Amino acid sequence: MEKLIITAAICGAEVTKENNPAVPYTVEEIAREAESAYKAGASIIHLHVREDDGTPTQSKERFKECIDAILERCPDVIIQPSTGGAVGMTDDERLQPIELNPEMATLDCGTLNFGGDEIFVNTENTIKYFGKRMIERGIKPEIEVFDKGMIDYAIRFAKEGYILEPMHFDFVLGVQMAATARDLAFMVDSIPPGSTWTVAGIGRYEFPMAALGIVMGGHVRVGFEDNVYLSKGVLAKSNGELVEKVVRLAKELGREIATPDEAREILGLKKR
Ligand code: KMH
Ligand code: ZN
Repeated sequence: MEKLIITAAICGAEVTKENNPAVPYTVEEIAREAESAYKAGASIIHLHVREDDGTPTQSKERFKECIDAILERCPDVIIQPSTGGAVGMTDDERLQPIELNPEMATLDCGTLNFGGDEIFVNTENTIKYFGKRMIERGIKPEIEVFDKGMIDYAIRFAKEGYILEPMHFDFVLGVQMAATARDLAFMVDSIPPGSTWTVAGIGRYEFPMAALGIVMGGHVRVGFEDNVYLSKGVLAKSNGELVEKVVRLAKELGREIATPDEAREILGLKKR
């Protein structure tokens, strides 16, 4: 089986220090958390950034500061900025980090309920606009899909020239769609041949989904954005602890961990 790519979603836009005091806000904290994940075995950092008080921002300048600080500590890591940002941001606000020409960025392929009254809006025009902008800049999208219909959107938009193939999907399970083995198998079975995939289980589903991703030949995302617990009732001290747990599972299950350059090879990325 191919080596395992571990993505660390170290910060997110919604999780706070009230949920776990180790959630990073400042540039220094973000760099510290990225380094802990990288040293533990993560080859991709899925990146959101915050103001010092924790407010989510998509500011290009703040992304640049954080990316520079991360690359100083983890020189070969793949940085994958979020273009999802936080609920309520405009398209152009969300797209700012792609102006830094990262190797990858997220492309959310549909609108969904995001808890309470929140709706994470990704209209067809938004998806096409983001897809085109990423093609122009040679950025590989990580296609975030929260249910099966979003895979169908991605396939349609690829046919229409808004997304290049082979596609790389991130199945985010436990937000809108349930996170069960049956659901994951359905998602894996629904993507075009030649695609790659990773799975992100939200909350208590993080490690069960990681274990399935490892044995099914996919890749795995963990991190504070998705889950702040190492085990039931035990807060993780760092993102690195969450990545270490995936590395332990992978070792037991016979999967080797990909370095950043091996991840680039698997995903067909152009190193910047
Ligand atoms: N914070 C969510 C509204 C992404 O990074 O592309 C969007 C999100 C998805 O986290
Ligand atoms: Zn995100």
